Amino acid sequence: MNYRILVIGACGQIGSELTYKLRSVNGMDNVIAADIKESNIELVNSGPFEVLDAKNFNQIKRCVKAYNIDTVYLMAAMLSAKGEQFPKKAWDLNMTSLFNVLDLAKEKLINKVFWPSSIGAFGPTTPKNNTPQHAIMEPNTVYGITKQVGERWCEYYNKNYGVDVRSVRYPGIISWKTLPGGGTTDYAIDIFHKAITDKKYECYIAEDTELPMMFMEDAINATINLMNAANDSITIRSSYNLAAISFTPKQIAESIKLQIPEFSITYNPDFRQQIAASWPKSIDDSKARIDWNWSHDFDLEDITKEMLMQLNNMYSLS
Ligand code: AKB
Repeated sequence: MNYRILVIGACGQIGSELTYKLRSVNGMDNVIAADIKESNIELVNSGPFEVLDAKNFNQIKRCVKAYNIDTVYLMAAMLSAKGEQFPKKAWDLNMTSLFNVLDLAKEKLINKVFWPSSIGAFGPTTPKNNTPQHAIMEPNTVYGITKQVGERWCEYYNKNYGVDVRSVRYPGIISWKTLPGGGTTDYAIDIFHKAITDKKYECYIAEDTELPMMFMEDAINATINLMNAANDSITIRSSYNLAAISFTPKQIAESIKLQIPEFSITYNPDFRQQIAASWPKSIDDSKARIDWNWSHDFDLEDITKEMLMQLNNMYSLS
């Protein structure tokens, strides 16, 4: 019998690229994509796809049994900015989906779980520079609360029920294939689109607000490497700090200007500024680097070049 993977939330920004990568490594038919809607047609047409509500335990269970799933990547979530507009819905989606998957692992219907946490699990009282793995965590967004609580539950299910659950605290993830939705760090993607289409961008984050960020390719490698690591090398069962680079809106704008000299940026901070200001500026991810040899490849210059090249191609073809 084949080793089979289910990606829940497969139409989303990270879910879609994770699905493509897992399919290229494990074979098309061994990676089942699932989402609440068929919202990414390219992804839907690229292999097995199931319409599935991450909040519905029985739907996930049926899918796990039908495809004989071994490993679940739970990528469905409401992000930080949208979560502030729909606090109860964010709590419900983010927590119910996690319990559904952890309980399937507890019942031994699946063997392994990946669940993403985030820098959003930290809050205004967390040390901002080189934030340690173990730090004060008092998140003040609903999203952050779900991530902090989720981390505690992951560790609890591992310690008490032997569930093999693995997690990283993603920084802002920058990519060009699928747009993100409802995050605070989305500005670092919007800015590239607007640099190409309008040559200018109005940023909803203040110019000197520094945040940890990462290119999608690095994020996917981190996720798969963590899941492939030997069980006894995983010493953190809540969620690993994970980092690549940190920059401010002003610094990313400078980097774009090196490629597009006429590009200009203005600032008009909104409610997302307060969220960004409550998060770390940089992250100490030495645990991940030691335990499962994590290292990143893309710095700001690489990301800028790749984003502008890919988006230029995309817009010139459309
Ligand atoms: C968000 O901005 O909400 C996410 C995150 C950092 O978790 N991108």
